[in-house]
Amino acid sequence: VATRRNPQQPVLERQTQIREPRLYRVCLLNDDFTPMDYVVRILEEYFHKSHEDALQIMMEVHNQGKGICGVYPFDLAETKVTLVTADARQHQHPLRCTMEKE
Ligand code: TYC
Repeated sequence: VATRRNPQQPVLERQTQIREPRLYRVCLLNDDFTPMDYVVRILEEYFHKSHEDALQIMMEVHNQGKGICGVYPFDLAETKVTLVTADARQHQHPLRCTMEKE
């Protein structure tokens, strides 16, 4: 993790160094059952993708097995995984949404 230290600041005050928040990739995984148009809708609704970007990401997941929906701080990434998974289960789709450290 990158840390920044003001060179003027004495090393003893290191507790007050600024630390960038750790980022997490939110990913979708492919499966054989979730409809393509549903995945596109998820990407538009939860990840604010344009229709064209959503289509492209969906096809990448379909062809490569996995695709990145976005990169967020932990709490936001976790919330998106939870909301997308709940939406998919509500519609009885097996879609899997995961997060991984950048
Ligand atoms: N493979 C699915 C199909 O052919 C489409 C799909 C795309 C499913 C992306 C999941 O994350 C996914 N209907």
